[in-house]
Amino acid sequence: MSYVDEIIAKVSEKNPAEPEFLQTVEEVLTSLKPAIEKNEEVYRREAILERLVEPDRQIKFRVPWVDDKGQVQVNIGYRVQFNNSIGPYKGGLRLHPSVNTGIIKFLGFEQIFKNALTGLPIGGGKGGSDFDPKGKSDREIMAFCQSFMSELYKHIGADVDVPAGDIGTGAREIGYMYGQYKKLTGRYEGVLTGKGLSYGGSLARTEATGYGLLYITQELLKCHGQSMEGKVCVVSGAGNVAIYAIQKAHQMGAKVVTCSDSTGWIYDPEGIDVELLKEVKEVKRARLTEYAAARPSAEYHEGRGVWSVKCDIALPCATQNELMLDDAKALVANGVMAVCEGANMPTTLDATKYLQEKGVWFIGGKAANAGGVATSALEMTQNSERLSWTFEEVDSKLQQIMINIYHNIDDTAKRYGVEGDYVAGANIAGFEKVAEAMLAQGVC
Ligand code: NDP
Ligand code: 2IT
Repeated sequence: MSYVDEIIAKVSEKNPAEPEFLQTVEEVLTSLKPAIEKNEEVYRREAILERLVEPDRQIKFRVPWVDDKGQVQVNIGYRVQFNNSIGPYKGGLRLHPSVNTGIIKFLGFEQIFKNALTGLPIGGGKGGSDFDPKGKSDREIMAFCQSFMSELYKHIGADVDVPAGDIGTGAREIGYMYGQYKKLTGRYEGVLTGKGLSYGGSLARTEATGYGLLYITQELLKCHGQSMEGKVCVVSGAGNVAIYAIQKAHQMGAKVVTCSDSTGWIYDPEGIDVELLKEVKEVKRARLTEYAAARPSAEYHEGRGVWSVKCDIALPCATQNELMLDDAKALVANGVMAVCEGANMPTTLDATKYLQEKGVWFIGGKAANAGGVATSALEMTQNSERLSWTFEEVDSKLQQIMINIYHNIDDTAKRYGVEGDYVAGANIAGFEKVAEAMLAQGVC
């Protein structure tokens, strides 16, 4: 059995209850085969894959808080510090009822490779809680965030581990967590990113993941003699990533005709009205039915359906495993040319394979959504310098980082004889950097 297959089998034996983690391990390790084979003896002796698939540590804790009725509620908090070979642990905090150890491990594992691709000194970590922010009052959100940080603060720090936003965690939650960290430690430091602009946040961090997704998509098209101008795009999600992906796609001359949330989706043939979407989602925190009610050109449908719409480019920006084999078939039948992932692992393995086999250009989340964490790293730099850069300065660095990532993954795929396989290119490029640092630092 090859070294890679042996490790996949071990991971699956040891973590049977963590399907999402197994999914990413299988995807990454399988695509690393050409890189591992080149140096298998050393990697085996140094147990590089065994060390890569086992987090440095996993922290799991009780988060008690009091709701508006005076009832004590208890949630579970997580932080998985996966790998800090190339920099402090870095990665978001997900607040969603589906959160469990396997979900956080899958996200933390992906983060190792993604962060390496940014070219910036950040290691991989992820955290969160099964807390559901939906329908909670501001006071309840604050109570939860303060309790969550009352444990988490012991494990993080500006040079140790720097959490940020993810599903359910935006500027409001980061603000409450930052306040509690400061109160408990007395330290004013860049321990979280995605902060508000008045207390150390970076301009363009809010937009960064969505904008970055479009910058890399644009570079992909450019290198194939195409442009975004006039392209019809479908986007899933209606949160932070989706909103700014739609905004940038429109700025580039494309038309985005869909978005979605966990209950339904919008088809708007005139193009999604981003200002209206922001009002509905960022200000009112309401359902997409409110968007449809305010927009005569929009249709609202219950359930899923974004991938059934005819388009040139598909940008999944909601959550894991939201684009399945049948969706991939529908996209191909409708003539899709590119799928670039704004979310983490939104496309199932069989759907990814199908799209690639059909010649669809496919850029996975580790490369395509790296603009968010890259800009978080730029926020860390500004915090260390005690300076704030302009929007244009941050945005132009982000753009360059995304262009570099595209060429890095494209060149790496070519170097290993799998030209056009950007998934393999991204995984191998990320792995090479992390593995080199791990080998240099000895057994630890
Ligand atoms: P938000 O919480 O801002 O938005 C998430 C969106 O996805 C919402 O519209 C939500 O709908 C929808 N959604 C979430 N879970 C589900 C589900 N189980 N089924 C259907 N729809 C769902 O999160 P973000 O936009 O920040 O994150 C979206 C994705 O992008 C995630 O995969 C995240 O890990 C990834 N990502 C985020 C980055 C960031 O900087 N924020 C950076 C890189 C990746 P509803 O409101 O109804 O739940
Ligand atoms: O998945 C991700 O890359 C994020 N949620 C952003 C992480 C970060 O530290 O900005």
